[in-house]
Amino acid sequence: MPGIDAERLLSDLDTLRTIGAQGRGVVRPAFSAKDMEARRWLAEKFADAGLEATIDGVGNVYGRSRKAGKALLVGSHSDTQPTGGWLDGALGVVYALEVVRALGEDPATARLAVDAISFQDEESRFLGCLGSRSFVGTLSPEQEAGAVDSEGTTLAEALERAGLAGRPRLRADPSRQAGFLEAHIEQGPHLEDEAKQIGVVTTIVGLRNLRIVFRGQQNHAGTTMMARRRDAAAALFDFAAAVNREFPRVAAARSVWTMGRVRVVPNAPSIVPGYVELDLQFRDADEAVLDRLEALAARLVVEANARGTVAVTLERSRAPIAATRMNEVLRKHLAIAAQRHAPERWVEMPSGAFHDAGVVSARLPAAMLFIPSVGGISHDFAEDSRREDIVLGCRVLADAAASILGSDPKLSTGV
Ligand code: HGY
Ligand code: MN
Ligand code: MN
Repeated sequence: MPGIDAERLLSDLDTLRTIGAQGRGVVRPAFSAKDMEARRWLAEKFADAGLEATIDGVGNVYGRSRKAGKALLVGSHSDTQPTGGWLDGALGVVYALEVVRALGEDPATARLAVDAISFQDEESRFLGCLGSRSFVGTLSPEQEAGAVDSEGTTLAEALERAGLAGRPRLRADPSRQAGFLEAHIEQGPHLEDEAKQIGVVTTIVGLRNLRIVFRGQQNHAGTTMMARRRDAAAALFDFAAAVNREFPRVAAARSVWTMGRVRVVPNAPSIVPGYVELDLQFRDADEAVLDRLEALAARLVVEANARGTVAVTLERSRAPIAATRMNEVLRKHLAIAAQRHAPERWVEMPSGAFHDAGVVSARLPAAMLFIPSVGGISHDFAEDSRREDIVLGCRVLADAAASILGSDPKLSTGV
């Protein structure tokens, strides 16, 4: 069984954390200077570990094993949310580096081929899972051409500024890559609540992003009588209240919805707003539930328009991410390794966050492993995990990688 080097693992995670560090958190939005600095650092570490390291045309960092035979791809993403935690994505990327080194240093597994990867823009600066979509060939030219960030920067401009424009782009190679393993922090409370140290993921939720736009009439807040107003913000608040009242009627037990971005124009206390944008995001492990929620949102827009004073429109603001089941064979290897290293302290569970593994599973068998998040907090500077859980998770991943590659060179992974 390959032995990871806990010191080295934690030291590399602590080093990566310093790139873009802000207080306890990290700010490394996709294609930013700090993101690219971290990617160059990773490419060097992949090369030091004996991999052929490249950064591709959308910023994916790939370390290709020089070993012969079927390879297992291991990794995650190293870009972060605007107020990112230090482990979201970074954990799985540094685990991949440590798994490559641990298997390479153990004579019993030194022949096994492990590729490492850090995908780009999992966090949706431009497009959720941009890098893994490009990797599996589902990033359409229309999606790419229409990709703009919240400041109005286009993806093309970001690629140009990062020096990536025109570079060749990585593609999954199912004839060589037998599967993909992604380790990630849970980003929720379930493992901690149930005193478990390892989660083996069954399904990754699907996600839809809608943008609802309210167009009224900007006017004076003192002289415009209430009966004469066409107040876009008032229409927004009515709509949001309707969502929170009606969504529970069609939602499933673990459905979630978030209205996390609102743009009020001109956003001034003495002006009746004339224009408002609302981003409504919802998630569930069942596409049929997502369809029901999307149909309900459309009905609420029709009802909002029927009230007549403000024009309300609805559109999909981002490409949807489909719900995906993880590969049973790879999951089994993770479960056996979890039972070996954390007997009775592991559990099978769905993922409420979306992940690159969900996208990659369209081309390669994919599976995920979780470690607990302290207080269930993520996408916040306070995000953290216990050092012992970080080390344990890497031990389980290395063990599962060795058993996957060692068990069946053809890797009939049942897909
Ligand atoms: O939002 C998510 O689920 C992921 O962490 N980007
Ligand atoms: Mn993530
Ligand atoms: Mn995230």
